[in-house]
Amino acid sequence: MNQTLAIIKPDAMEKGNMDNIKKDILDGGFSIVKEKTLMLTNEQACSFYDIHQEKPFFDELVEFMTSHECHVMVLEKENAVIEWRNLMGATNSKEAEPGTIRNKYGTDVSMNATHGSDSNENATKEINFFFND
Ligand code: 3AN
Repeated sequence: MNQTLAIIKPDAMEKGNMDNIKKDILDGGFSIVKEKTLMLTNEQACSFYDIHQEKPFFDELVEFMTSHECHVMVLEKENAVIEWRNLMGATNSKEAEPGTIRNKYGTDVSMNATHGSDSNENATKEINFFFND
């Protein structure tokens, strides 16, 4: 079994889609082994996305991620990282395949409903970032 970190982002939370997304996750064969709802601080958002610090969209990304509550989860399944990225669909909701979470609940490349770790190594780091018990 592998684990990955998933975040239901402010856009999806604000639209009331948390339970719909959690249902898609469970229907996709994942277990949600840890979860919490929280409001990210500016410092947490900057630190979480620090690899994107030099990108032109960094300020917009931090502002968006701190605009409303997020729901953070540890998902477990065989090949969890890739399986969760497949279920989310492409980063840009406008390009995400029909039936994927980002297609159904996101709007564009910025407001794209969910986050997922991009490797096992980053999954471990991101899980420790939010659940360091
Ligand atoms: P993913 O979350 O699919 O791994 P990354 O790592 O390329 O995508 O981007 C991290 C986050 O930064 C994305 N989830 C997205 O919300 C945001 N992002 C990426 N590219 C842009 C962009 N051109 N404009 C605004 N936000 C972006």
